[in-house]
Amino acid sequence: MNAAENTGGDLHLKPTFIDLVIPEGVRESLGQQLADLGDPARDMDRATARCHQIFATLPIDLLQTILDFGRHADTPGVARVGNLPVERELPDTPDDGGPCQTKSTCLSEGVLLGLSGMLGEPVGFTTEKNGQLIHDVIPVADGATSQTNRSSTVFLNFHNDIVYDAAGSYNLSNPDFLVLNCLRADHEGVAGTYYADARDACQALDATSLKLLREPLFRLNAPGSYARMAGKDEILSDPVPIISGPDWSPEIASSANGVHAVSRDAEVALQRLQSTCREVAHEIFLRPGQALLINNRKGLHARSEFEPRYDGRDRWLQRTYIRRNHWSIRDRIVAETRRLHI
Ligand SMILES: O=C(O)CCC(=O)C(=O)O
Ligand SMILES: [Fe+2]
Repeated sequence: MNAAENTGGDLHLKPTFIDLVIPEGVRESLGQQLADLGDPARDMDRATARCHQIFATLPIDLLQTILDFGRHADTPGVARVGNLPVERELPDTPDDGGPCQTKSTCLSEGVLLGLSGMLGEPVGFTTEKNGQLIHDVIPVADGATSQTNRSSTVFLNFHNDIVYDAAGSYNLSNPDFLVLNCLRADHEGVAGTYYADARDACQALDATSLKLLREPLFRLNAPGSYARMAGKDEILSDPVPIISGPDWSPEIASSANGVHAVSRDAEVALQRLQSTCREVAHEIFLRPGQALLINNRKGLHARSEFEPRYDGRDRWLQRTYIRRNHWSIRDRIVAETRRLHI
């Protein structure tokens, strides 16, 4: 490919959101096949293989759209998949952030792993949800106002999910994708998930801010879960750019938990980025039977505030972190678990 072809032409004008709906008969068939999955945690490799086999029976157009979402640089950064099979009976939403000890069926886990397997390999980090591969995203009272996925009564700022790295950059070991599967919406149905595609944000930003955001003027704070475990409020990265890579296919990285700009101008650019993300973002109100596929490099995501009640009926998502490939971070694998736990 020569340099001219590599500009990607009008890629930024392509739609950055995909809305997919599973046909009714396919939903029934997926549900039947997933019914006897059993607890994936017993043998994760076998469970992901089985879920892969089941989701490979999706109609070819749907299957290719999801595979293309995972493998191409020029495809949208966010996709909603609707009309997925759901559990007939769901236990109370745990009030401690999970995992749920009384969930007797594993349909939602199967859906999550089936969708995840089309994008790459699930990855667990010991400092995030104890290294589990299936995360519960649930409002927790002591985290209500934190900038973490346990929060509820604050706007969770535009961010991507990053991972502390001794090398000084927090977007090296982090997931390429997140999948969020909705088991239960919040009581009022007002919790919105937002996705701002970096291509849209770069188009909308003023030239000065964009230039500054591409310079190494920003120190990202490590995720709240990591900082908590280390007993600190802040563990800052080296100064890094927020936006990197070619104009037609930028990568964006920003921490929810605070970013330190190294100059006043850089701070202004950072604030402009947050407001621009709000302007260009797609807004999705996830409902049971819907999942969101999120590219964690092509854009930033956020969540609106909502009122939790801690009554067993609170919002409940299950989440995976996914990498296309674990090879470049194999030095951080914990050998006994075989799968990646950093
Ligand atoms: O609750 C949501 O919609 C998104 C939360 C979030 O940022 C995450 O799970 O990484
Ligand atoms: Fe997040």
